[in-house]
Amino acid sequence: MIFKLVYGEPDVISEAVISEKKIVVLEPNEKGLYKIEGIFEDKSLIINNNEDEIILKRKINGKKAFGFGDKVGPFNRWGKKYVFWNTDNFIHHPNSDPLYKSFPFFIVVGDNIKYGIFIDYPGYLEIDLDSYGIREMEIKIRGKGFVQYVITGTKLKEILSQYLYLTGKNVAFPKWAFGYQQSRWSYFTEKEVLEVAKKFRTKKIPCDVIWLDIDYMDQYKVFTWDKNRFKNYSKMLEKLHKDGFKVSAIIDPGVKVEEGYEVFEEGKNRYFLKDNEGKDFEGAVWPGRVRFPDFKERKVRRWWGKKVRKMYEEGIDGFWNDMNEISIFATEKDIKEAQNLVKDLKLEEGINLAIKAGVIGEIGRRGRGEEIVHLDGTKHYKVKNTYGLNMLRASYEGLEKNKRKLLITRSAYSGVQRYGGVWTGDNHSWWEHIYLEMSRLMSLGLVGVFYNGCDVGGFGGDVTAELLVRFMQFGSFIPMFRNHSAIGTRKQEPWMFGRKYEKILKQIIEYRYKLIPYIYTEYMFGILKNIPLLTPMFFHFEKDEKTFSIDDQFMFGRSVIVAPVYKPGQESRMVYLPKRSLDLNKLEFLKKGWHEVEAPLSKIPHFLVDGSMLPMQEVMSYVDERVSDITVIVSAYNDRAIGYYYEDDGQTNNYKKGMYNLYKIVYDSGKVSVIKIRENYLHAKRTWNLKIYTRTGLKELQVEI
Ligand code: MIG
Repeated sequence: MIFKLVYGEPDVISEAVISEKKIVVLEPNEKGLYKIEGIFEDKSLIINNNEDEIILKRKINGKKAFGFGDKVGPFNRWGKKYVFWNTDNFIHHPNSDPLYKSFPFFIVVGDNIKYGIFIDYPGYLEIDLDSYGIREMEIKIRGKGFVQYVITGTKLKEILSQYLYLTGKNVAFPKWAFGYQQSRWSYFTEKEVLEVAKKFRTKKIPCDVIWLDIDYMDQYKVFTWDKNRFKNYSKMLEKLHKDGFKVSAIIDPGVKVEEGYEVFEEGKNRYFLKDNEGKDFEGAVWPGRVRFPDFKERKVRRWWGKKVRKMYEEGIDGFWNDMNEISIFATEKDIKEAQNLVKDLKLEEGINLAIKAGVIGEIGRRGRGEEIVHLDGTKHYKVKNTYGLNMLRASYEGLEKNKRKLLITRSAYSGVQRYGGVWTGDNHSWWEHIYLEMSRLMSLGLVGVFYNGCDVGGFGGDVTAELLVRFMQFGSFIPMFRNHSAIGTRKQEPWMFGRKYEKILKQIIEYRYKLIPYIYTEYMFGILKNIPLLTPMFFHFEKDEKTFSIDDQFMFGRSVIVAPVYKPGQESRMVYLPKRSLDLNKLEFLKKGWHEVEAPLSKIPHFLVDGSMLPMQEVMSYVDERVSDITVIVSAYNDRAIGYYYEDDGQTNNYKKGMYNLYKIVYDSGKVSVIKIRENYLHAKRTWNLKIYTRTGLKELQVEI
């Protein structure tokens, strides 16, 4: 059940919610307050029209809440205050908040109750989840009103599914988006790009996607190519495609102010955000002085979409939407302020010097809300959090409808899953960040963003050989497996650390490719049924209380439990299994409960839940290279198991018309049967080798499917 509760008088339109059918609209009492029996009771609502502020206090019980997307901090969100105000916050300390995205959706898990709360407000928002420990939740906005949806259900899957009913289903990514991806800020020339690509092929390390960061552009001008360093970019793209690579390029919203530059000329006084005087708003980003498209407007999205489409037609397969919080290094006003402040600086000012020194730069809280106005007159501070969503939407709308796309964005708001996926921004090559990214990616799944990833290996800082191995092991079990690192840091391509490590890293990537049939099946099954590919343990084992306190293990698909090593020098770790499972390193059964599991450098602990199957294929240079036979690891302690296999063209949206095959494979006491749930796609017959692990030993069977 979804309840809608309105507070104050909302004056901005939600871009998150796409369907309000089947929703129960509740009526407030005369004070504008609500009570939902057994869930919460509002205590007070202060509407301060002068200040454009609303504060709601309510009584709420609980100890556990999950969600909010890739915010940092504990996986269990209870007991902390969060700020939603999309910000380029590039060092992820335990307390870094706000960050790039806003997903004001969380699921409360109580003793006998579970429910979701979605506070739909795209401007400045604070949610305090009982940080004082007095059973009080506080919601604060800068604006005239907000909407709240309360989603009840008996199971987590049901709650998430309803949230996706409200905000839209996930768009499906192409199959190749599950291959390994190599990035770096930057590969500076076409020669360097081709060399990196060639290394993958000559070293026989699988790779599907090469990424181009800002330096492919001419002076960081969006939709241009540097004429010297990428002189023959068409040829480069052709060559890469021929060798089985896809290419993904970064695009930034800031359009350089430069006479004669097409994008600027077309956009000026027409498509850009305004300042308070009605002139195009200007700020400084990579290209220097820039203006920002108002993606909230359909005509602007259409204009931008055409440019994206052109690049796509030139051979760019994916788009990486960066800096769209909006990240602005400085404005004219900042410079003036800074100049005034430093004019008469004296050491006598002591502490004030330090405070003043922080004037320039977009480190968050200060804003860029007040000074910007949208083309329809909306103050930017009321809709700031949807800027990134709408930028991604522009690319989505500009590209061919029936083709799947690789579109990711750094800044986002609830509903972004309708257009693409996300990555978690600028993490670091720190051990702590393997641990942190686990909870960030699990939490992204819980807010309905199924295609997600982090910079594998770490973006900032110098990675070490051991850390890279452990990061890559973790990265090989997340939806988007992309290695990316920052300019000025140590390079971290798989061959950068000598032979021993290259061999281990190659094996990690190869194993990812073997898992593609399983990964793709689970991903597409999830797309159809609203189940995230990467989830917390509790998502599939919610009857087991213990799973709710586990934040350093997760599930990849419905059947594989992953327990990464995230401390240096660690060669074993504790793992909790909510059900008997097959240790996929040792091929031995472990029963339900806690285990200390060995994890030498080349191994990541991972397990196949008993009663399920893991379809695997041969290693390939890239995902679509060829059709391979399938080997299925069957975890059948009691001689019984069920598995699934999904296939389709991997490239179009024809699956929506039912053009796919979904097989259910049932193994029982020496016999296999294949149930065709759907067979509506050209199917290449292949041999399936079943390796069935039972309590009495290994059995092998072959079937043709
Ligand atoms: O201010 O394009 O998060 O992935 O490599 C930094 C350069 C801009 C931030 C992105 C990062 C990217 C980098 N960008």
